[in-house]
Amino acid sequence: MTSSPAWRVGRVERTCVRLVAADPETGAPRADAGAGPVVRLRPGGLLDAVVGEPVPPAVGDAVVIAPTETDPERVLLAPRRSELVRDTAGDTARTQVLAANVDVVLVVEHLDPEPKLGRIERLVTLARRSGAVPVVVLTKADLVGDAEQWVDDVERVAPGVAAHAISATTGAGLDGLRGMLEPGTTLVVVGPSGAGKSTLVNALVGTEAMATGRRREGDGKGRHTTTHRELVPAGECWLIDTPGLRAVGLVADADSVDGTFADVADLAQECRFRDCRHEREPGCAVTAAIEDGRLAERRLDSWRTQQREVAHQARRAGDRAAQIEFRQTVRSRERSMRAHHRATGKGRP
Ligand SMILES: Nc1nc2c(ncn2[C@@H]2O[C@H](COP(=O)(O)OP(=O)(O)O)[C@@H](O)[C@H]2O)c(=O)[nH]1
Ligand SMILES: [Mg+2]
Ligand SMILES: [Zn+2]
Repeated sequence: MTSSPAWRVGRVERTCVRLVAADPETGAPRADAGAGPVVRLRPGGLLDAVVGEPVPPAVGDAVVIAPTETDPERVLLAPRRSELVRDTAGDTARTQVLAANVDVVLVVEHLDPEPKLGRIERLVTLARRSGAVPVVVLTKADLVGDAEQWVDDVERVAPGVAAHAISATTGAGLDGLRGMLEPGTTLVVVGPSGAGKSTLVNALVGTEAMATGRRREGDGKGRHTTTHRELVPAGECWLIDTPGLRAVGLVADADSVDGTFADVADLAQECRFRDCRHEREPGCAVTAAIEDGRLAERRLDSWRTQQREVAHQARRAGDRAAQIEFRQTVRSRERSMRAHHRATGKGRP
């Protein structure tokens, strides 16, 4: 007899989630993985959690089926090992969990047109924060002659992160990535539309797991055909493809940013003043490094941008917490007023 499967959220709809079956031992997809049960969500799209308040489920979440006498279909969300979170741009400090329980985040960027290092830096920061291992994949190496130089550039802007140049067309570089595909591993691919994310995923697993831009005949461009996030079995692994993320709001902390910018952070330690702004201060190690070419000026610019953004996000999150607290105070005051009116027999004013 086989043991009962471990269930994960394969897809999140407005009112329900679709579960997929994993092997409880290895975490690998079961042969019948695609045919899991559908679970209704609570109003507001929430699912009860094993620990804490009900939360909106995310693709990749692990769930526990825990029936009770009154609720035979009770399903609980297990605590997350990792979560890839983005700031949903806008006027609230709401965040969105793009994927849960991910092991590896593949940050995918095309070599042709020319890669954008700033975008890679942003996604690497996002990935670092998630708790998963970031890996940068430069695609379409078959179209350029200087792929290895770009790998060096990326390794410079993402210290400590492995970077690979690959071609899904020729298969070059794919073996280096396949090494990461241990049974049960969950990978998520992020990057701009047309970068070759779906093509990469298909090439890695050797199946047509994902719809790619190639299916759109005629327009030549890689329009993203991936319209939703889904956890899909890919051999012994799980993959989450994402539609091209246009604007990725950073949800990060100072530490993840400093991780991405370890070179700048190290230099800043050498500045004469602890609160050096690296502008025109004497004894500034950062501007000195820019002057003698050890540090690219755009690197300092990116660092500043990310730090500003993280500070802004934190401030908005603080504002939101303050708003919630205010509403709760108002509500409890209203409640005690009503209780008072009931007790004194007076109606509401
Ligand atoms: N020459 C070349 N084209 C590629 C490669 N990978 C993807 N493409 C093409 O780039 C386009 C976009 O690919 P797709 O996987 O849909 O990108 P996605 O939007 O990131 O999922 C498609 O036309 C692919 O055929 C590659 O390694 N080499
Ligand atoms: Mg795609
Ligand atoms: Zn300085």
